[in-house]
Amino acid sequence: MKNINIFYNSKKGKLEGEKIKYSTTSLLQSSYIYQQKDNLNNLEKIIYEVEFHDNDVTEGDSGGLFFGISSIYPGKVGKEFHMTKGHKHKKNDTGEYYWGLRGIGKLLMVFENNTYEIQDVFEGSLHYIPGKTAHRLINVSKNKLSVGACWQSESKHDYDCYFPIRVIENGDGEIEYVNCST
Ligand code: PAN
Ligand code: ZN
Repeated sequence: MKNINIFYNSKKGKLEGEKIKYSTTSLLQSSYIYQQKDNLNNLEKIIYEVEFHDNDVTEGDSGGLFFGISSIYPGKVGKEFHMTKGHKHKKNDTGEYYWGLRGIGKLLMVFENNTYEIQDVFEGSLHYIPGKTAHRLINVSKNKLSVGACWQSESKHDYDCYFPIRVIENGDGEIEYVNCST
């Protein structure tokens, strides 16, 4: 393998160098996850993006790792803070690390037995997501939230999962967790 010329520019908050790929998720692509689905404006707006290191490993192959930086832009849809769609890993015994790079957020993990945990994400925070655990990242601040992530190449993603908790801003401008059944 060639030397890797890639680094995280912490001032700019982005990956720089060679072999970087991007994916973006717009409001249109993720509106189904929010409780408020109607009267949405600006459906083209980007809610979050992932910068990947393109390491030539094929998704689904065993033995490799993927690295990405996920960034969620600040904002809300209705009362709910911007968030990732959230998923489990299809190869369900594969775990993942997340670590906070900038901004303030929450990591919602829903375990196999349907219990859940919400961890604070901040610059320097470290999060181990065990296998068989649905995970979703939420930006609860007024700035961009970025986390690094490393997962196995055989993991693949299953988006058919249930998150029993919503993270909203209540009428007093406070962060609140709301149980929900959808
Ligand atoms: C992350 C996520 C990324 C985007 O790289 O894929 O944050 O979130 P969704 O995949 O839920 O849209 C990861 O957890 N990889 O396994
Ligand atoms: Zn994952």
